[in-house]
Amino acid sequence: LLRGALASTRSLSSRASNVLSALDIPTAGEVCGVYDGEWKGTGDLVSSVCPTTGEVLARVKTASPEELHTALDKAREAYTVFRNVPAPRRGELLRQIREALAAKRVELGTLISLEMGKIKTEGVGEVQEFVDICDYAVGLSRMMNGRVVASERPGHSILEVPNPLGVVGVLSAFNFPVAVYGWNLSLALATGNATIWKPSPTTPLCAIAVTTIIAKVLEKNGVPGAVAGLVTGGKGAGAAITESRDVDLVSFTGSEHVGRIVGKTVQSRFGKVILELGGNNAAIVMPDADLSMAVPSVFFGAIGTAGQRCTSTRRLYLHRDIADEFLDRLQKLYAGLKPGDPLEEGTLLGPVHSAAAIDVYETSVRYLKDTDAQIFAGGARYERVGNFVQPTIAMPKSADPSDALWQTECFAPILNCAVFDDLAEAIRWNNAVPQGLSSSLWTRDLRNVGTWIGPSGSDTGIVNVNVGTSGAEIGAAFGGNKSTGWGRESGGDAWKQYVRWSACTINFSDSAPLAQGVDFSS
Ligand code: UN1
Repeated sequence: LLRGALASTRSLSSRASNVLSALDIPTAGEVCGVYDGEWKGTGDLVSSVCPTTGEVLARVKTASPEELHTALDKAREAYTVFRNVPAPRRGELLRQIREALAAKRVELGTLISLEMGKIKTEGVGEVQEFVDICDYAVGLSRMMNGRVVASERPGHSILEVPNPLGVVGVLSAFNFPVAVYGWNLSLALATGNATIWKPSPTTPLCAIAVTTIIAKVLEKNGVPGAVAGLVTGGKGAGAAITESRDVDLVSFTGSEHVGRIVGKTVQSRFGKVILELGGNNAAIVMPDADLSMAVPSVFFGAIGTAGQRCTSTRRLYLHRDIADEFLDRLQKLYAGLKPGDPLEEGTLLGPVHSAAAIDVYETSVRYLKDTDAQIFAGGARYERVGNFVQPTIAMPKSADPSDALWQTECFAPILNCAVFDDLAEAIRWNNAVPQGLSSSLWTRDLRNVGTWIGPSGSDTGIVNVNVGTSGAEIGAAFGGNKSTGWGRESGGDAWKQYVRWSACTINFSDSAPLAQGVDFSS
């Protein structure tokens, strides 16, 4: 045993071992990937692999079927305790969680870079999103108001009361291994629920680090740990959550394919579901746009997180009058891009997350080449260690939005462009895809803005003006329409999905009249 432990200590790079130690994750032996008030894990072992170097960062013990069962039971039990904690007290707990996360902001951001592959400022930015949504939820904990409705009967009051819902299952994706859980956890705890988290099987360490931080805060406050439970694992763990009647709401972020299965499974037992599925986001650039803003923003939208945000810019519609100039300026930015270690300062392009992501990239590039698209940048892998691909700009032969190429989300840094002649045509193209997450219009003409945000405008959940498709703030409800799944998380009215609403009619008179004047006297 000791020999094994020593061997794994020795094989871990010092930067990996430093960050794991700083986050209280064991650097030797196997790491427990289940938390239900206690750390455990006797299921299959999964490896966490650094996409930059291929280094195995840890082997994680996932949940066995019995452990899944117990974790779900414990979550239910925890909910029955937690729902009676007054909401402002729950807010105080979130304040402490916020402080604990902020104290490890850099370490956690670094771990995100190591395990997921995004560059450090984006990793730290992701932790910041969690901190921000905690702040939001602290405020919310004193503002989750119901309503008093006027009754048509004398001596009656009608109250609409938000009560805690139950257990919230959070199934998150590899690309935002911390923030998306944060959005759900914060709202779920503020509203008095227990959560059970199943992260992506390829980012278990981020989940273990976050849960470790939160568990300590819960413990210090005498709150059951299963209020923020964790089960790592693959399909089996996901299915245990989606199929369990003990999970009242399932919040799923991931592919449309899996989202369809999750949606149907949860719906078939009449559970609640929040789906955050694919995006196929377009930026439209009008001739009056300020290109000094639009070009770098499109660059970030297409390349940030190596094109693996749900909100990444995948389609670029350029007005004929500025198309050449725009492409010229964008190509220059692409030409200056060097792939690098995401933890090194100055790196803008890290690796894609996995071999599967490289496949997705290569399949799309092949299709573009086979269909005679013009390639303005990229179009191949980089010859170096790690999952590095060249960000690609392509002008497909056809702008026909019904082509598979325009219809499909490709989760890689590939930007497809087309040239349009009037805004109506660009909006038609923007709306002609199954997905409906984010979109962005670049213009200084107020008339275009009015059209874009109105009934004949963009049909996505996030509709931006002179702001790129990605990088949404937590204050607004985050989510998309159509095949993106209609889910809303984070700010806005999203919290209202994490409660059960009771319409309570209270009679404080001395008679019991029926509504609508119905006479039932015998
Ligand atoms: C995601 O890609 O799953 O708007 C979430 C953004 C981030 C969140 C993206 N605030 O890019």
